[in-house]
Amino acid sequence: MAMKQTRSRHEALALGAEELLKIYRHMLSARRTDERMWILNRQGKAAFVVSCQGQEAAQVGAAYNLRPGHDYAYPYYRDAGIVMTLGMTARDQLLSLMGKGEDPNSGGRQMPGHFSSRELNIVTASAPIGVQFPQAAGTALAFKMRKEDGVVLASGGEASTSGGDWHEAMNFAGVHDLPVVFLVQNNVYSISTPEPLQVAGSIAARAEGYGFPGVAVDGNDVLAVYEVARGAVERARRGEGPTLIEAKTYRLTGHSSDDDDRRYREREEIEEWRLKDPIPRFERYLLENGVLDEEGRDEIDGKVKAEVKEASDYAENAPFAESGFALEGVYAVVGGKR
Ligand SMILES: Cc1ncc(C[n+]2csc(CCOP(=O)(O)OP(=O)(O)O)c2C)c(N)n1
Ligand SMILES: [Mg+2]
Repeated sequence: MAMKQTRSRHEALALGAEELLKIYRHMLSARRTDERMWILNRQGKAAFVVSCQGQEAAQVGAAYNLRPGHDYAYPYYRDAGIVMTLGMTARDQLLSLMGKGEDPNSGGRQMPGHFSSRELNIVTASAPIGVQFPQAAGTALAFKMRKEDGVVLASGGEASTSGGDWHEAMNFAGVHDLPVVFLVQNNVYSISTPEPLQVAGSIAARAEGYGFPGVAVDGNDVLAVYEVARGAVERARRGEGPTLIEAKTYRLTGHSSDDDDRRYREREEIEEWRLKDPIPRFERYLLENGVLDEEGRDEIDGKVKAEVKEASDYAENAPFAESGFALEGVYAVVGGKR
């Protein structure tokens, strides 16, 4: 009798070594870029950092299922992992951080974290949290009306589910079976407000009330997120409607570089979550499954670090936009005069 083969998790998902290493690299690039941002902030070279650290598995695992430039993404401010998976670079992030003219998001006018790219179909977020969800439902409706097979990924934190916009988008998407995936990254805090004071019941379970599936997933396990997001994206692409994914994760840094989180959470709590940090966790998986050896790991890490250093030097030396640019697109030009 033939022995039962035990397949590894990635084999069961039909993911080859090359794809696993791409996923790993996206996660690592997002992390190393973010770490660089904090250094620039502490050196007084960058005014404000809002961090993806701890949430890379949720972001990369979901975004890896999209077709960049074909599908649409509505990320929120922490989603460096999503936009870098879709094709934005460390250089793009650091140009934006330092408000330089070449910043692809807004030419240095927007706060960092307001990602956008026409080429990659990444739509910029507005400052009020949660407003991206109805916009994403609208784009999904457009795909449906045009009979195109595009899918929309809309992402936000758990506090954005407390606003009306989120519920309106969920209902509208449910009514019209729209090709949209709602990704909620539940990272336990909304600035200083802990989850029990923000979320009643279960976020994932709310989808049932809107008539489509809701799944809670370990957001620090990139393969688990990839798997549920793949199912959700395929379902949307087949025209079967939306899915809600609640990725349970943790914000490893303060809310932003302006936040002192010692005032509302214990250091021990962060240390406990550090043990579940999605990047070392995936790295261990790759080492244990023979996808990566230590030499390979160091090589990738070295390449990513060099890329981030080059990006940082480039962004630091890049010029600011001309001052007049600040007014462009803000006031209508009447009779050739502002
Ligand atoms: C409508 C609205 N209310 C309040 C704020 C201020 N604000 C900015 S981020 C944030 C916390 C959001 O928490 P969450 O959605 O959990 O995302 P996280 O920052 O934890 O990733 C708040 C309250 C805002 N931007 N918009
Ligand atoms: Mg949160």
